[in-house]
Amino acid sequence: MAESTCTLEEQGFTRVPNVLDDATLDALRAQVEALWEQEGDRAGSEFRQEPESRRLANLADKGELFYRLIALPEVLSLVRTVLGPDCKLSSLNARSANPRQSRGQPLHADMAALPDARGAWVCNTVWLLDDFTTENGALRVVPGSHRWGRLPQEVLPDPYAPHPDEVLLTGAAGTVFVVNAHTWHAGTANRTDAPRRAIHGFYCRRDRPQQQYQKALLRAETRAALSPELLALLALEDPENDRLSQAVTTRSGFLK
Ligand SMILES: O=C(O)CCC(=O)C(=O)O
Repeated sequence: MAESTCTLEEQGFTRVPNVLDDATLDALRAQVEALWEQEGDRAGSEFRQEPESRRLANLADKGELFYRLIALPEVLSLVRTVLGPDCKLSSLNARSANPRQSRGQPLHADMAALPDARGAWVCNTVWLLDDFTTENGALRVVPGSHRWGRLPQEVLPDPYAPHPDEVLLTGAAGTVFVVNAHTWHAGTANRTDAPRRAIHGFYCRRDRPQQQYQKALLRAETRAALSPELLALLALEDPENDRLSQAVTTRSGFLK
C-alpha cells in the first residue's frame, strides 16, 4: 500500500505535495479575491459565514478553474480510498483565515458526522492557496480520532483548547491535504498580518446527502459545460441524490 494511503487509513489524513503549479495558484488566488470583492457581505452565505474568516460557497458554479479541481485523479483516488468508489462532491468552498484572529476553530468533524455501519461517509480535501505555517492558521488534526466513534464536542471540556495528541499540518502552497472528515480537526488562529487562504473540496458517499445540493445551486450554463465525469461527481443526474437532499439543511460541524 502506498505510504499516503496507509497514513490516510491509520491517521485519518495525508499530504499530497505540489498538486497546483504556480500559474494555477496565481489564477485561483485572483479568482477568490475577485469573488470576495464582488460578493461583499454575502460571501459564503449559500452555506455559512464565520467570524474573523472570509468564506465562499458554491464554487462549482463560479468558474471552470474551480470545478476542474474536484476531478483531479491524484486527489480523487485518495478520497475514494476513504469513501469507496461511489462518492460525490458534497460542497466546494473557500476559506481565508483573517490576519490577527483572536482564536481558531473548535475541534470538529465535518457535518458533525460519525462513521456508520458501512464506515466513513465524509472526506475533505484542503487545497492550500498560501503556505500553511505554524503561525498563520494551519490545520490541526488529532491522528486516529476518525476511529473513536465520538464527536469532540461530546467529550472534550473545551474543543477550542489544544488537544494533547494534535498535530499541525503545515505545507507549501499547492499542497493538498486529504482528510477523512470524521477525524477531529480545526483551523488554528492566524497570528500573522496576511490572510491564509484555502479551498475545501468536500466529498461524501453516494448514499448520503450533499452538504450543498449542487443541482439546486448550479446555473444551466455551468451545467451545460460539464463533462460526464463532472455531472456524475456533482450528482446532477441522480434521482437518489434528489431524494436524499429533500430532507437536509446545510450542516457544518460547528458553525451555527
Ligand atoms: O481552512 C481550514 O483550516 C479548515 C477549516 C475547517 O475545518 C472548517 O471550516 O470546517
